[in-house]
Amino acid sequence: MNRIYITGHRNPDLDAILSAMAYAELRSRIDPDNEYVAVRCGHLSDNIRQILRKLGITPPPYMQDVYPKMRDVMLTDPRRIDCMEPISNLSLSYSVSEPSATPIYKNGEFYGLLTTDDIAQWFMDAMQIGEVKFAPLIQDIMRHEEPSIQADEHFDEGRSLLLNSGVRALQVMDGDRFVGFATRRCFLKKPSYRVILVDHNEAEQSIHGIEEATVLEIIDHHKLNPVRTDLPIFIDSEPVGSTCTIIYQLYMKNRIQPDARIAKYLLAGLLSDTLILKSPTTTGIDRASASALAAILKTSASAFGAEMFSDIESLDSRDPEKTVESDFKVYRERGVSFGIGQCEVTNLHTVREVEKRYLAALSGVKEKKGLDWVMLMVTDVVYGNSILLSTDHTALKRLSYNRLKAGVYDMPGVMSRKKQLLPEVLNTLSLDI
Ligand SMILES: [Mn+2]
Repeated sequence: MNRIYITGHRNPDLDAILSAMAYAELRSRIDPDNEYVAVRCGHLSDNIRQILRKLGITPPPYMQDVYPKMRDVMLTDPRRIDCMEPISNLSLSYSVSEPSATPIYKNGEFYGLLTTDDIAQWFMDAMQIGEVKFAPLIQDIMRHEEPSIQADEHFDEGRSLLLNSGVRALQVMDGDRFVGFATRRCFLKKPSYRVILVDHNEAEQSIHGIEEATVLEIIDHHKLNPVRTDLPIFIDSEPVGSTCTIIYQLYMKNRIQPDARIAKYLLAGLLSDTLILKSPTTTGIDRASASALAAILKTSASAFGAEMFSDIESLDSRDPEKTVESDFKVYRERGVSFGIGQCEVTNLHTVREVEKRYLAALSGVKEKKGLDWVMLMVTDVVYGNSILLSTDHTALKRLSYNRLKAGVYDMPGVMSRKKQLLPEVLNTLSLDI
């Protein structure tokens, strides 16, 4: 496998999606011997889908997991041996290194696997009755004992199926279609997908199966609690406002000027994570990168950002539960498991009208995910304020924000979940002891 996947976190936001796409382009140019493929490991929220459509950007394909699959180890055979041929035909091309199974066809359709066990059994039977000289038709000695498995099934599934079945081989199918076969030799070495993580570094936020993959690089701007690796890897972790900012710096370090298409990816990711450079996570590097990228696009960062966010749907037209979950992060700290969702709006006036529905949705998400505490931070990207909606929790009373009513808090000037809300929440939890 020459392919290397680049993925952002689950519940992907624009920074996760676009930094993966821009970095795949950069890596492909630096290292043309490998194929770099941007993927997403979660579904896009309606808002993100809409912004991408508006920007004319096709999101990367969805990839469910990086567990090795049957299709990664299965064998194929270009020959089309018919079951009506005598077994002696097969002996013409037979060699010791041959797999222990051969796919057999009947009138062009897959018929079954002929295994070395079938041949040995026939030979032993024939010896007993003294008819070894006679070469039977392939179909007459096939016993059709090989179980089948889907190509997308995990390697581990296939291995245990084969070991427990006591036969030589598995038929590998894609739906009803025969696509390959797997013998015991296919399971001697477990393959491992190669992955680069962007905009996250924790296994829990990553694509499923990451614990079995080979992580090659991490490029991120979050606190570090990284996946375990067997080998030293390249990590570029910087306390800046977006991963797209870091990717832009990597373009600069490699002396590659992004073209307009890449500049659009990077600027959109950068401005969405920094809430048009107003979030307190914004650094000088973000501002400088944003103006350089805007210059490539012959616009200004503020004009690009305002246009990008201009069609954001108001809360009353969104599905509350989906909104909570679309950009949702789970934390386990100080014995408390809690989740914080964040969504962007262009004004906070409508929040008070819909707060009941959203509070109910928070309770639903809390139940569903088995968490102790669930919050939604609704952020006004135009004026830079937020309102917090929260399920009930004992630590709430220690929150320093102005309580508007049960479960609703005013957070003027607060825009960052990571830098502002999370430390405050952790603080209330440490006081809890
Ligand atoms: Mn980010």
